[in-house]
Amino acid sequence: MKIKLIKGDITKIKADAIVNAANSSLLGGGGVDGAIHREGGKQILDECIEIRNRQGKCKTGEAVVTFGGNLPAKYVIHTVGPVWNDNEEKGSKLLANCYKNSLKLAESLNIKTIAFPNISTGVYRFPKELAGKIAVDEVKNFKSDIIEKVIFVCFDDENEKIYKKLLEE
Ligand code: AR6
Repeated sequence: MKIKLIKGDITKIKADAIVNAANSSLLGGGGVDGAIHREGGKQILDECIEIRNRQGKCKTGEAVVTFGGNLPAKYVIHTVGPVWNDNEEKGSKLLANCYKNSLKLAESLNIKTIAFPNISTGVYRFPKELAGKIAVDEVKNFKSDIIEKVIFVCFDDENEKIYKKLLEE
């Protein structure tokens, strides 16, 4: 798998799938979640409501998929990151699960390109360095014959700097 770093808005990325840093309600929110629902339109929310009716809330670390609606991406994989609460071990495992489960779901859909935001590093206050390290480790350790390219989309300068450094190593 090739790994790429982009600074910008994930809603503009033309990948087979973009990942959303959602919350367990799946009903939208602020940050990247708000942007994805705003740009993608009502189809995404309607599908999220269907998923909720079928399986209930989405647990932390798990992932579900909808179509991308009006987005350039075909699919949106919604995953729920952990809220940082100083329990580094538990939080790290849950954040790693977000990346792992999103990649597994992507493989099951035969997805070749997938873009990730910096899950949990906004409202959920996960330390950015640690979150970046977990993200890069999980992607590097995920061996796939299906996924060809993973794009890390950093929205803020701090994350961009962190990812640049991590990917140079
Ligand atoms: N494109 C790419 N990255 C973005 C964008 C964008 N358009 N907008 C923000 N980011 P956050 P969380 C970055 O808060 O911490 C929501 O309300 C942002 O700079 O979106 O996982 C949900 O509904 C940060 O680095 O998600 C949940 O309730 C990263 O995306 C809660 O926030 C994640 O920030 C989830 O919190």
